[in-house]
Amino acid sequence: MILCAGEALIDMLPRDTADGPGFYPATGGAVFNTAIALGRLGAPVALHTGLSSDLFGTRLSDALTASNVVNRAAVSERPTTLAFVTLTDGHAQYAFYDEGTAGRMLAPSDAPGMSDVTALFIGGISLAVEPCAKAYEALALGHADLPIMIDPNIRPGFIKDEAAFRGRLDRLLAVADVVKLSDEDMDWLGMTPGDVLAAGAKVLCLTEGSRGVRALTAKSEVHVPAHKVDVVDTVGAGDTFNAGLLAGLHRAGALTKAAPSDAELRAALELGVAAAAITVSRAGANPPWEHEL
Ligand code: KDG
Repeated sequence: MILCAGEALIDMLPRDTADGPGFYPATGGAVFNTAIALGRLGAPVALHTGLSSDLFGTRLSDALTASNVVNRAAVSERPTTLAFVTLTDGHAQYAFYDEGTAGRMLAPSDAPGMSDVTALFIGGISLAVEPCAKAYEALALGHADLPIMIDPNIRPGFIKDEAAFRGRLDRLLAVADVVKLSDEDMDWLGMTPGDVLAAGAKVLCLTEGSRGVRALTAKSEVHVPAHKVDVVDTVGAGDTFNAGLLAGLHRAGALTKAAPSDAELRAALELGVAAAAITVSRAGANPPWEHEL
């Protein structure tokens, strides 16, 4: 079982109405999207998060069930986090409303059952705000014997305490086996690929938008170009890529603490890139099912 641990929220996606610009709610959150995509790709997956018992929380919970994701959320009566999305040429930007929400207030004492967990995926905005960041960090550091993938999905405008966030990322990079970073993440971190590998990662995936993805290990570099598709929006693209990569490594028996072979890595990257191409070709975070690939 791959345990995904991080944000589940509602994306408020832009949609013009007869009365002018409007928004409509869709399920989202980086780690939630990765869990949904893993379930749809047929991988055994569970999600740990803070879920609300409100209408949106129920919708998120129902979506997990519909995509074969085991729900390991801590449920509370606090509200659901909202992310208002604006699009520029399909490129998404987010404004988050998360003060006191079920996701934000997740605590280390809410830790999920781990006995059947064989790999851990963490990331997203939840690593940048407390107390939930402490809960996710404790989970990763407490299970550093498992294969761990991290995608910090850095949203600079959302970080409240930069020093605390950088410190947390340093500690997480030291236990991560697979790390995914975008061009923007690398710029913000001010790290070279060599720095990330030296910190402990066996695989560093650098997503480069329409150019595709480069994966670096200590010994090699594998490049997989992106598919050419008409982009509706980029919501959930990186999250779906992460799921394809994890599903591909899992299928090959290569989701371990050791570096995969180049062939295993390439096949997993190709799955991630193909799945992400489908996600960007439709509105919101709506990852593909296996049969759609
Ligand atoms: O569905 C996609 C967004 O909700 C997501 O990308 C927001 O940055 C985000 C995160 O880390 O959850």
